[in-house]
Amino acid sequence: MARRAVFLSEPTGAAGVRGLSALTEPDVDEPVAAVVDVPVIGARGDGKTQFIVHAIRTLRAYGPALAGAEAQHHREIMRVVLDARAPRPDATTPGVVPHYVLRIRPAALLDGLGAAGRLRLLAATSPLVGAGAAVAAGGAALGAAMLGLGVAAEAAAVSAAVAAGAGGGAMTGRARRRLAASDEVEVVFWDVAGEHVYSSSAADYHAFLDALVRERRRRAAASGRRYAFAPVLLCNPLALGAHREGSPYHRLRQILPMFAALDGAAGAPRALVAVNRWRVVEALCAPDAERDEVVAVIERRRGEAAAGRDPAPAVRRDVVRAWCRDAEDGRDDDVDVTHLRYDAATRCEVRAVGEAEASVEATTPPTSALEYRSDDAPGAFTGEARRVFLGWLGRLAYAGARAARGAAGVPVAAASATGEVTAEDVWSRRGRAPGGT
Ligand SMILES: Nc1nc2c(ncn2[C@@H]2O[C@H](COP(=O)(O)OP(=O)(O)OP(=O)(O)O)[C@@H](O)[C@H]2O)c(=O)[nH]1
Ligand SMILES: [Mg+2]
Repeated sequence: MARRAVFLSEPTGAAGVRGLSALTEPDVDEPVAAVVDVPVIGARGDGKTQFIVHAIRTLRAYGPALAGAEAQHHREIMRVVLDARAPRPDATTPGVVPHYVLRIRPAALLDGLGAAGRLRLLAATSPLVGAGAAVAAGGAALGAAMLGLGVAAEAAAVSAAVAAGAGGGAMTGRARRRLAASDEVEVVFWDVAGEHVYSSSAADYHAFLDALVRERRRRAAASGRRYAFAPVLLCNPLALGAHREGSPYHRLRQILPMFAALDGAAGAPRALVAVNRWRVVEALCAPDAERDEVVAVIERRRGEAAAGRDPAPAVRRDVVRAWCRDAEDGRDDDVDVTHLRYDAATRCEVRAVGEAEASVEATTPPTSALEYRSDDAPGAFTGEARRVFLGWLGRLAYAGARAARGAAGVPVAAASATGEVTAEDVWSRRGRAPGGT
């Protein structure tokens, strides 16, 4: 279970943004198939920690043997994973990007996907499934041939379906067993405080993640281990305000492609937009509601004292509809964007209340108010959200991840501070050439 540092010290390009020197990776001879970096970006209180703990529960992820700052971060996040009411890790301090290192078993990914998602993942990762498709085509050809020989149409169709089904099923079954038994994936979530990103430090955060991706790629090129990178952007509907443009979310959404494109080696950049508080979105987008209306939303945790609360946020129904409900998956600005819609709480209830209850001091006064009540519980993504999340991560880890082979001869240093090769050619330890098997 040996691990080694990725950077000897903080890279100089990221002017004051820190967090890379604490990063470690599994040693080259560890059975880890791929490393995936996922920066989770969102403004203050938007739900970054809640997203990460839901992801950990959904993935049944666990921590490898860690030490120092990584072990401490791991303990803090696992406390919230296992006890939803435990104190949350402190809000991210400016200039620091903490990370959480986790391992996932391929079987946990496969089991959580629906049949269609599983097939999609297997087709993207296994030549066997491609072969299964060929067998299916062969079955169809057999049916056609039988028809040509005068065999009754029904019998020919049944024969074709049986041949195709048996062949395809067997291939898919083999591919599934192979993937389930393969090495684990190491996922690292980076907790990126968006309110610092869209302020004056955006370039520093970009440089920070750029240094991360470059070094990871360099190491992937030498070790043959696969690597992928894709950001998650949190969308909290209650923070969208009354105008479609200008909210912190809108500002981060505009620069998301810059962050997604950092990993140029892996084909189309990908990103996940995580829309939380979904019950409120549904209520705000009710078909009979006046779309232009500004609504104050009073958020309440059951059992939490109401006194001393901040003014309730006010949002325009149409703005929430556009960003949270109507935004579609697909290529946007060259980025393959997937939307995940969920409620990271239980017993969520929304009801109309008197606007006077809202104690609003919003710039655009609301014309009505909703109360959104929920409970913290140790839940995971469920239903469609579960399938979307696992499908996205699975494609990232297996289909999106690439070892930049062909860069043979690039030795993996024990750790790098500057991008220079510093020491220790690990290939001598493995006794084989880079890119070999
Ligand atoms: N009801 C409900 N509450 C949510 C949801 N997502 C996040 N929250 C709550 O929003 C609050 C802030 O969430 P966090 O995950 O701590 O947000 P954060 O972005 O990590 O916040 P900082 O680290 O302080 O910037 C917590 O009380 C969460 O329980 C959701 O989907 N539904
Ligand atoms: Mg947090």
